[in-house]
Amino acid sequence: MLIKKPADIPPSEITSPALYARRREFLKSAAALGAAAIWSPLEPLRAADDDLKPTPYKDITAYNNFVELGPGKTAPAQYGGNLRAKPWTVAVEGHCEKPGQFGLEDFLKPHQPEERIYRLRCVETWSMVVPWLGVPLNQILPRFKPTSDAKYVEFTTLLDPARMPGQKTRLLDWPYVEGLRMDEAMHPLTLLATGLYGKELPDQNGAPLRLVVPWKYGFKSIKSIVKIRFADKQPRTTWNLEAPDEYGFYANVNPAVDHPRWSQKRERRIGDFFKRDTVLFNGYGDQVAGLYAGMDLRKQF
Ligand SMILES: Nc1nc2c(c(=O)[nH]1)N[C@H]1C(S)=C(S)[C@@H](COP(=O)(O)O)O[C@H]1N2
Ligand SMILES: [Mo]
Repeated sequence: MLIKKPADIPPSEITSPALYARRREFLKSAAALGAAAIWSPLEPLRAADDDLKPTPYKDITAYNNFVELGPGKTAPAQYGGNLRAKPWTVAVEGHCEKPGQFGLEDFLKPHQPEERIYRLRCVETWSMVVPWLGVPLNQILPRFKPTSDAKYVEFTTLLDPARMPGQKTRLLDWPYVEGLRMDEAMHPLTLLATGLYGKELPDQNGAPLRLVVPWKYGFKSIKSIVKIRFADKQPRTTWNLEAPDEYGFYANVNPAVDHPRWSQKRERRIGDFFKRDTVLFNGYGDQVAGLYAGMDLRKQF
């Protein structure tokens, strides 16, 4: 596996497994110095490390939202479909000079998935830390030569009730669709994920290809993508169509904007006992706040 470090991403966001293990070793020996270490100058280091400590694989793959595979958090893992059935094709359409249909391998070529450890904050107030394998979307999109009319990117999930039993229900309007503004899609943090913990994506996490936008609520990270369309207008998005006053197009993690049915100020990291404060832009503000300069994030939520 190739580990790349784009210059514009702080090293804390990209941790190779080896480096991660070494850091934990260091912290263990620091802890062995005794309880006093808890209040020593090492404390900020310990806290930062904990903030990106990956959630166990079994939790990331057993507690999911993927309505196509069933309602609730455990159904997707239990009633996974047959998503990885090959071949998988990705269609690229809309305002671009080189549209087409691509087999998954060709679509990703020549890029090698790299590991990125990202916090994931879901709108239901739970969070995880996931070691994704993926290719930054901004390495892939330019190949299709989007035109100046391409202001947004729309993503569509597979529509196939035989492989996605939830699509036999009317829980949502199928297929699931999502969208990003072009500058959000081209931001170096935005990832097309193909795996986690160094392995292929399990069906319930969105096999074989899903979006990861770490500063936005989980529902923006659309799973099992079969189509990418360059659009001149803001695309419709599934949860916004479903409940426009609860789920906006932007969906930036924002502790100051309550969901109409619950506060968004706190979150429970899966595996933790205590809740923690939710951070604006899920902690990625240094890198993404500039995308929203001049916007009222309470109105454009
Ligand atoms: N196609 C599709 N993508 C989806 C969803 C879905 O129901 N269908 N759920 C979303 C929501 S609400 C969340 S929180 C994340 C959860 O991703 P995870 O199961 O990998 O943690 O997937 C998102 N992507
Ligand atoms: Mo979610």
